[in-house]
Amino acid sequence: MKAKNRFLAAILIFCMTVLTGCIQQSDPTEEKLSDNTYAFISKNVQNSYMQKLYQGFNAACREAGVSAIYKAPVSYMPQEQADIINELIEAGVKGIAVAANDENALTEVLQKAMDSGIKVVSVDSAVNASARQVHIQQADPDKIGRTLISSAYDAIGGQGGIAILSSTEHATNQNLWIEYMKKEVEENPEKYSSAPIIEVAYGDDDITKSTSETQRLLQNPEIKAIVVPTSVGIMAAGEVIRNSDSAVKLIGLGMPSQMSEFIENGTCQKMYLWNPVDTGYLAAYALNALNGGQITGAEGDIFTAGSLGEKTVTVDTTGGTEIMLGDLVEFNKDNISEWKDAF
Ligand code: RAM
Repeated sequence: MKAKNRFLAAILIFCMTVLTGCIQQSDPTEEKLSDNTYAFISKNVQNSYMQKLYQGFNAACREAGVSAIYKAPVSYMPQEQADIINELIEAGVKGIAVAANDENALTEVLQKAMDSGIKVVSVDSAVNASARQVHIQQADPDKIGRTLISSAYDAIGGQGGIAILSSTEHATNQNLWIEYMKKEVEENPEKYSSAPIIEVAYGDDDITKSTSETQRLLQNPEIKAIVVPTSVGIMAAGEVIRNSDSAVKLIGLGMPSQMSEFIENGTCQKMYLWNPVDTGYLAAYALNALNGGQITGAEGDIFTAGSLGEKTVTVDTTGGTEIMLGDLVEFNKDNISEWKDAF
């Protein structure tokens, strides 16, 4: 190649590299919003479960001819979600779906959003009923809580202490599930007399803290099972239990794509979840039905949520309303291979 050609080729490669860098680094949230945009606010930027919700949210927005935008706080501090909501009000989005890091801390800003005409749903982790039009409920919280604790009971044959490793202290969804775990134990005192819940720990949906909390729990010889109702925490717990060859049983909620190894090698006895992609999909369709006037979020409202079919708004346990996605799926050694590529 002649020197001149080599020089031109070098300039071309340089320009392409700069351009590609710009494209990759450009924050999609900085782009100018279309006139009709629905925003999804994640619990945290590092939580990959949230990205599965957004996958479905985005797909539903595309089907409905609406733009979608993903916003994620860097920490689990509720103020960061409040700041994001203020920005979205300014930007003039038409709908907000938020997986809340605190049930009550977003009330004022979400009411401001609704007052300005933005439709609001909470998804995965609820805000209180006055701060949303409706909540998107993944599966019955009563059933989730009771199923998790009774599976832990079964895994240890009813003999030994059970610890819970949750996410953050203020997470509405995990707290509700833990409430039902405790209820199950209280309502069946004889059954659980030798398998009490002895501690609730918090890993903050952070791998490092979930790891050190699991290590700490394993120091307690009374603990024979750990229930981890969070996809982030259960991965950390699986790693610690496997690496320490511990006989402590692991039960919880998690994604098959991340946990198949631990289920196949027996570290995690049973795990449950619903379809996270469908959860996000349902949230976007609910926003669309609110915007189109098919529903107002009141009990008895009915709408069609794309490929999920007809959905009905029902009352929740807090006096607000919710739209239920479906049921829990159990993952174990026998079926995990069928699920690990799904989500
Ligand atoms: C974590 C989050 C989320 C929860 C899932 C199961 O990703 O805490 O809120 O629903 O786990």
